[in-house]
Amino acid sequence: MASGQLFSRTTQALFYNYKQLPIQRMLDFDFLCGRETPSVAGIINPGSEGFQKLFFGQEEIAIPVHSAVDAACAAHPTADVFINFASYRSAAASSMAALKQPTIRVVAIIAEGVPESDTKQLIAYAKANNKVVIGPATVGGIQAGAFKIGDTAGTIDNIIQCKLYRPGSVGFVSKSGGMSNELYNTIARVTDGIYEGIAIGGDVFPGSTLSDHVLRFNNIPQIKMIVVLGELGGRDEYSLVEALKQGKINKPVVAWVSGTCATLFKSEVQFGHAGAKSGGEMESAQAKNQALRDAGAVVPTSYEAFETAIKEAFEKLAEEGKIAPLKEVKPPQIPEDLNTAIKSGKVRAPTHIISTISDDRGEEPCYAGVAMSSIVEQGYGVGDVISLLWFKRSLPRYCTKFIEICVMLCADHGPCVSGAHNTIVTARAGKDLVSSLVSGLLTIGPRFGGAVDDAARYFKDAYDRGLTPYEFVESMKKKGIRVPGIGHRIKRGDNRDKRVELLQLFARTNFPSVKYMEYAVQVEAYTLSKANNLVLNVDGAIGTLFLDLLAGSGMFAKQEIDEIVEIGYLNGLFVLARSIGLIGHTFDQKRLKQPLYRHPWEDVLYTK
Ligand code: Q5B
Repeated sequence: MASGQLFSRTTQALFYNYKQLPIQRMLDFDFLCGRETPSVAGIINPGSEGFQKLFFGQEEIAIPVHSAVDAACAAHPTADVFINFASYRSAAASSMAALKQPTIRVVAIIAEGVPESDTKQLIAYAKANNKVVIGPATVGGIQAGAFKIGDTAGTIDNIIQCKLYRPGSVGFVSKSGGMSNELYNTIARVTDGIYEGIAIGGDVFPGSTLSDHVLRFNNIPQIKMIVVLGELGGRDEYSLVEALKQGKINKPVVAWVSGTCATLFKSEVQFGHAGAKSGGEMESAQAKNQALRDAGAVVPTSYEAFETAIKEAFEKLAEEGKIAPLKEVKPPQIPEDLNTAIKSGKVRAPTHIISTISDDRGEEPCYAGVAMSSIVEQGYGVGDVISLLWFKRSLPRYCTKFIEICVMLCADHGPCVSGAHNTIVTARAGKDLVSSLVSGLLTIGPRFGGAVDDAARYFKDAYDRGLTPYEFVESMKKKGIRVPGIGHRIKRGDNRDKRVELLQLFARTNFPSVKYMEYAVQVEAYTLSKANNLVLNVDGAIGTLFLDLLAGSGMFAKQEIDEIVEIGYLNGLFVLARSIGLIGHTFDQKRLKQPLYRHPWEDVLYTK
């Protein structure tokens, strides 16, 4: 790098605080300039580590995220620029941490409102250690065609319009970041463009001054002329006046100090920046413009004449043969983000998921088109919610009440059943709630609790085909299939399952028809004649009664009923219900601080 040069086409930065947009803008600028490596080597996001995915042209890249400044510097020793997007509260501490790293050469501080005493310490440390601070309260800076800090120069469209994707011959320094965008445009119109542009920031004590950068520009051979935009307040411009007077600057300087209108106000005026206030006469824009003019800078009579002054200075250099004509290059097209393109209607993209039961995009979530507030205001119960999310319709109250009764009756059946046992063992092994719950749920299947769907399938088929209970049971026996919904480990003909009786009572009282249930009762009468444990169990009762609900409610077409039975919705009722009990068993074991479970030897038959 030439002496005075801050950046190059290989400069890499560490970016403090994850801000997706400015980082992506830096990477888009890199692509526009044809850089081979991304200008952001790493991100420092206090408290988190990993990677952030961003685009480098069309390619997605993963940029490492570090939780601390020193770790990031150690991981990226060639990244010598630190771009600090910390808030004003933490900008000073993080900037000092960066300045103290031997690998960091330039620190740009974006935050406004950094305490002046902190900034002074940063400036002193940077000076003593030969480092450069840009800011605070700055947008940053840019070396055209090489490197850009954060949001400098705004959108990609603006950067293309200002031809910042390739170097020109003008060095530009400004206090204001907003006005630097304006000047990038002006300079692109009347010269061959910017070589480097820096906004030093509007604070009273900037980390580096207008003259620091002008003197630096003077040493960069590619810079042929310098444009300066100062503002009223402070005395920074006078160090530039001194440098001009002492002959330290041998390139043409075109300057303007804005804020000449301040004299129109009767009292002291404070403009946007902390440093931009009309103080004494010396700090006025008029005085500073005059001093720069007297020292040899080209200073127009108004801001409106600034553009012409820049143009004339450039044309003079061109006439003198000091600026060679530039060969224009066409920048590559930055691929548009999919979301932006979709929003503008330019492209259409296929979706990857289709969903018909709920929607959370509006003001409030909806279940099957019913807004959350209606669900609460109209006193919906769990049965209604199940009916919306599973069956995509509002079922009559007796149906949703039946669903709720199923959930309540199947919520638990003591600690000895397969599911509860597994959950208890898992909880006692020290596992968390979800692990304990799923270990219990995983036992639900054809023998335990998960026979509801098969019961509905086989009973429906047998009834619809007009099989007698005898024909049905014996045909199943021939096939070697146990009738789903029949049989229980502890319930008997003389010790019926109360849950089954309650469900049957409710259905007989409320359902328009209970034909499938009555058929199941006949089947049970036959199986009980074979063995006392072959009762209609809770799975069989729910399976057959749900067939009655589907057929009798008038809310489902035949094809829909077949689909519900075929897909197998009904085990869901047992799974949902038993989750309540399994969660309870997990809490119970934890509450009782039960130790690791070990099955007793005496309870195992060891044999060969
Ligand atoms: N036999 C449930 O059997 C059980 C027969 C059968 C024809 C049948 C058994 C079965 C179908 C699946 C089913 C849901 C494994 C049950 C539930 C939730 C629970 C649980 C709880 C809760 C019980 C003795 C003789 C043998 C068998 C014959 C048995 N079942 N014949 N159809 N269905 N049912 N599951 O007592 O001639 O001697 O060889 O698979 O509906 O899980 O509370 O515990 O809320 O948590 O072990 O209620 O019925 O009978 O296997 O000794 O068989 O009966 O072929 O005949 P058991 P086994 P044989 S509700």
